[in-house]
Amino acid sequence: MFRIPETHPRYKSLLKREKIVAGIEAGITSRQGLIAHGRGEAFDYLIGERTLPAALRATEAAAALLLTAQKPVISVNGNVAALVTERVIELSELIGAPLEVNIFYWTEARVMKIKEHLEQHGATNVLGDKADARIPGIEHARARVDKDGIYTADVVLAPLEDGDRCEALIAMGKKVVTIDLNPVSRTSKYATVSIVDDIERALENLILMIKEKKKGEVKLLEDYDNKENLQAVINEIMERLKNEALR
Ligand code: PTJ
Repeated sequence: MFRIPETHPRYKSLLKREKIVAGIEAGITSRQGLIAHGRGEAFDYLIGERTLPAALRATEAAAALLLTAQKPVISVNGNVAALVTERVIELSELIGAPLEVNIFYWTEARVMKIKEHLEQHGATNVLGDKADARIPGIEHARARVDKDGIYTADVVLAPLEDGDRCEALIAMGKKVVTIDLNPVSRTSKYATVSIVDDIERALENLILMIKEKKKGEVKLLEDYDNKENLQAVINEIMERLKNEALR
């Protein structure tokens, strides 16, 4: 990896770029993943590279939903595997959910590389190599899922997802939690709970909240409305941008 000095004002952001580049070099991340990451970065600039209050509320709704799920599954793509390997494994263990490799720019080699990468870092339950079921209504490779995994899950955590699979999972009766820096993406709009935050920050908060919630009785956030929450995110972004240049 290119060495970024910790004193650099954009250290965290530059380090994430390096992780994506290293992911590509290791055969884990797609080249298109760079473009997706750049789009995420642009939204993160507008957000202020911090967790918005409305995103924290969505994270709390997600924590409750994942903890009360009968059969949660965490979908992992090439960007997720490169950016948050340890965190996604920790979350999987905390909620007893398998990780399922599911990629858009599908090649068998990349599926196997991501699976191996997760296992080398300690993951013990990684699915996605069977791909013995299909999500109805999707023609691209993301339709390929494991029967024992996403296909029969009741709640799917699908970070950096594409809109049509999110819509198709919802049409199958599943609840979908997504993490996406774009509050107006189709994924954000379709999901049951959309966390508009960077994946590193979102998983860090999610893990903390889940650890805290596990100490007591877990209740769903009954008054949580995803569309209202997304609007709150957009309002918080607009509020932040007022007078930004004068600061
Ligand atoms: O590994 P593959 O083949 O499954 O490909 C993965 C990507 C991400 C390339 C693929 O799913 C894709 O093309 O995704 P999209 O449609 O570009 O959507 C990715 C979304 O994730 C966009 O809305 C970005 O704003 C958002 N995003 C990018 N980086 C981050 C992010 N959201 C949270 N944290 C990030 N670090």
